[in-house]
Amino acid sequence: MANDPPSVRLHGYPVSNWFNFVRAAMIEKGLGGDFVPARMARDPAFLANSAMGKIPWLETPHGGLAESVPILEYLEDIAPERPLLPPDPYERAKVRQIVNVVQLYIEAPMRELYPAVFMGGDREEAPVASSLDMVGRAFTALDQLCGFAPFARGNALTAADLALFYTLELGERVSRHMTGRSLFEGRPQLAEWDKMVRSRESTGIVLTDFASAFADYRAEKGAAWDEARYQKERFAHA
Ligand SMILES: N[C@@H](CCC(=O)N[C@@H](CS)C(=O)NCC(=O)O)C(=O)O
Repeated sequence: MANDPPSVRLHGYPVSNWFNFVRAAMIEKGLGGDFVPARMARDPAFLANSAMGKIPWLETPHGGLAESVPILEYLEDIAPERPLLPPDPYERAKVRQIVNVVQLYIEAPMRELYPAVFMGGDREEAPVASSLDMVGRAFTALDQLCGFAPFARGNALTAADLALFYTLELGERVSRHMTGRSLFEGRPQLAEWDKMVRSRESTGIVLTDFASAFADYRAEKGAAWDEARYQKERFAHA
């Protein structure tokens, strides 16, 4: 019988898409959905576990580990039974490539727009054109890299699905707020994929906690974002 994986605990906050990515991965891998609530911080005790002061970070028997991609890889190593990376080396690398595209070319530019949408920031100062230009290039890359048949890459859920799903959760709100357009417009396969990932048990757990934490967050920040309208417009016909 395989040894039990070492005991780990995830620290973070359910508004963060990277926290939600890792939490969903842990649930999918049978490592549980419990977490230790934590916000980003810069004090020495926090930095000792998360060197850049970011969430999520993972508490392991050896010490803290931060950055969602290495966390995911560590979870793969300690709990390989329910993998989120394919066994074939090339396919594993392609999944990692998709995660990179999501991180660098969708999430990072979208994040530049978060202040104006979710944090009470000034809309005029948001770099809308440059951010959305990069996101457009990334969507063209995804057309090449992802089959969405039915999963992002192949016929099993991988880290690519989770990274993309939780990034688009916030990205779709940003796109609608800034441009009035949906990222899913003209992309029926992506919309079907989104519905499929949304129906998973892990997604239900993660998004339930997201909804309440996000409401508190918006109130705290004086966000411009109208969540009730979004829910009605996006899911009224679902
Ligand atoms: N590259 C990091 C990004 C994590 C990240 O951006 N976390 C945000 C919350 S979603 C954060 O902690 N921000 C604090 C800061 O930037 O100081 C990862 O993959 O985990």
